[in-house]
Amino acid sequence: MLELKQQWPEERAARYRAAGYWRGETMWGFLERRAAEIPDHVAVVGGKQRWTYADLVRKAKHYATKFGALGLQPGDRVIVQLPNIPEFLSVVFGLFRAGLIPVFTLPAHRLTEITHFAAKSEACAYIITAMHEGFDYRVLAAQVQAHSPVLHHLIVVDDVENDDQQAADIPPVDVRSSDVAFLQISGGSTGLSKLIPRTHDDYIYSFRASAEICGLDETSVYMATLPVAHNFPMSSPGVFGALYAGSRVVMCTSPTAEASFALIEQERVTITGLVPPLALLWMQAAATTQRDISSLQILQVGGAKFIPEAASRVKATLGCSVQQVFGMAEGLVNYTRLDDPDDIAINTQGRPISPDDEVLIVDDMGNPVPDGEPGMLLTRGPYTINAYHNDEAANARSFTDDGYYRTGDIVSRSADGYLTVRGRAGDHINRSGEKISAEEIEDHLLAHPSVLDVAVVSIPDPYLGERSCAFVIPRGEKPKGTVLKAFVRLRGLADFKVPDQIVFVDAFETTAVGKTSRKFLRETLREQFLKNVEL
Ligand code: OOB
Repeated sequence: MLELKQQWPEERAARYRAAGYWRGETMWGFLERRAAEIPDHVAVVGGKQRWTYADLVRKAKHYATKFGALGLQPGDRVIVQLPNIPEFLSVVFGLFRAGLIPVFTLPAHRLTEITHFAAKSEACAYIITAMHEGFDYRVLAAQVQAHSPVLHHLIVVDDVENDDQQAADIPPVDVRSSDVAFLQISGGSTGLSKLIPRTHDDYIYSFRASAEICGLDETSVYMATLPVAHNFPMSSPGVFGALYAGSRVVMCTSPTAEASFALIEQERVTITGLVPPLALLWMQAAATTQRDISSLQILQVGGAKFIPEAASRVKATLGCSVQQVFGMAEGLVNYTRLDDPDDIAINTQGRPISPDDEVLIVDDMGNPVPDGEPGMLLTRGPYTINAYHNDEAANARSFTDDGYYRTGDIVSRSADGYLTVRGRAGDHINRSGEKISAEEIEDHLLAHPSVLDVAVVSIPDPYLGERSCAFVIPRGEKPKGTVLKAFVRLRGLADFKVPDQIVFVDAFETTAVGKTSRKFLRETLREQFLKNVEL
C-alpha cells in the first residue's frame, strides 16, 4: 500500500508550530476533550436523532470497535459516502479513533468516481447508507466492489445502528498530529478528481481559526446544508469547526428553502453556508415564508462567485449578514470578516485565514502583478497541501518548485489583502459550486460511436452560474442529444457531470483546431455560442 504523506519543509513546519497554528492535536483527541468538557451539550441533531457530545463519542467508539472486529488496520483507507445525517460524524470519528483514513466522497458520486477513488486510495472498505433520495447505494456498492479487487468490506450504517450489542472498546491507536488524517477530493479541474491528503495539524488549524473568524462558541448552532463531505461545510468552519467550538451541528438533508427554513426555525440555527444559486433561492423564498428564521445571524456564501448585486440583498431579504468564503479543498480559505464594512463584504471574496498564508498573484510569465490587477493566484501556507496523493503528473503541474499551489483562479488583491475572484485559468466548469473537468466529460463522450470529436465548454448561466455545453461533431448520422446524455449517465457518472446542453456542429473552426490547444478551441466555441445567443 502506498504511504500517505503530506510534508512541509522543516523550516516552515517549525515556524507553524512556533506560531501556535499546529498544536499537536488530533481529530479524535479534540472531540474526546470536548466531550469531557461538555458531555451533556447537544453535539448533533438530524432526523429523529439528537446526540450529546457524550453520545457522539460513545457512538464513534462503537464504530471503532466494529472496524477493529472486521480486521481493519490503522492506516487502512475507507471510502465514506454518506449524506448529511448524524451518523456521518459517528462513522468518521470512529474511523479517526481507530486510526483509519476516511476517503470523503459525495452522495452524488457514482460507479466511475467511486471506483477511481477506491483504486487511487487502495481503499479496503466502503461505508454507505442503504438508501438516500430514492437511490439504492447497495446496488452501487455491489458494482463498485466488482470493479475494485481490494475493496473487501462493505459497511451499511443502517445495519450497524440497529445492532446495539455493546462490544469492548478498542485500545487507543497511536496517531501523530503530523500524520495524514483523511483524503479529500479535489474539484478535478483536469481529468478525474485527485486525492488530497490533509494532516491533523493542518486541518485542525484551518477549522479552529475558521470557527474563531466566524465567532462560533457554545451558543452557536451551525447547520450543514451543502453535502457535508465537501470542504466548505466540513471545515469552513463547517461541522468540524462547530464541534471544535462546542457548538451544535444540525444536519440538513435537503437544501431547499422549505426544508432548511423549517430546521432553522426548529433548532434556532445561527449560521450556515450555501453556494450562490441556493442563496438566490433562499432570498426569493424568504419573502413569503411563514417560518421564523430570525435566529440566523450569518449566511456564508462560497464555492463559486457570488455577484455583488446578490450579496447586497442578503441582509434585507434574510435578515442576516453575508460572509463570502473563497476556498479550496487543497487548502487556502478566504473570508470576509464579520466586522468588515458592507463594501468589502459585498464586493470581495475575503482575505486568507492565516497571517502565514502566502499569496502570490502573477502574470503569464510568473511575475507578480500590482495590487488591483488580475493575475493567477498561487499560494502556500500552514494548511495548504504540498502534493496530491499518488499522482506525480498532477503534482508536477499543480505545484511550483518552491512549493506554491497553482489554484487556477484569476484574482486581484486590494492593498489591504482582500481578494476578488475575476475568473479562472483552467478549463473546468463551476456548475453551482460543483467543479466539472471539461476533459473528463469529453473523454466519456468520445467513447460513443457516433461522436467524432467533442469540446465541453462552460456557458454563463443565470441560475447555475455556469452550465456545461458539449459541442459535438457527429460521426455519420447525428445521434440525439438525449441519447448522448443518457450514455454519459450510464457510464456511471455523477448526475451533475451530465452535459446540460449538447450542440451539434459540422466541424471545429480550423483556426481554432490549428492551434491544437483545447483551451483555445473551447474559448472560441464559447465566444461563438454567446454571440449567437445575443443575435
Ligand atoms: C470550494 O472548494 P473546491 O475544492 O470545491 O473548489 C475550489 C475552487 C476555487 O479554486 C475556485 O475556483 C472556486 O472553487 N471557488 C470560488 C469561490 N469559492 C470557491 N470562486 C469564486 N468565489 C468563491 N467564493 O469550493 C470551497 C472550499 C472551502 C470553502 C469554500 C469553498
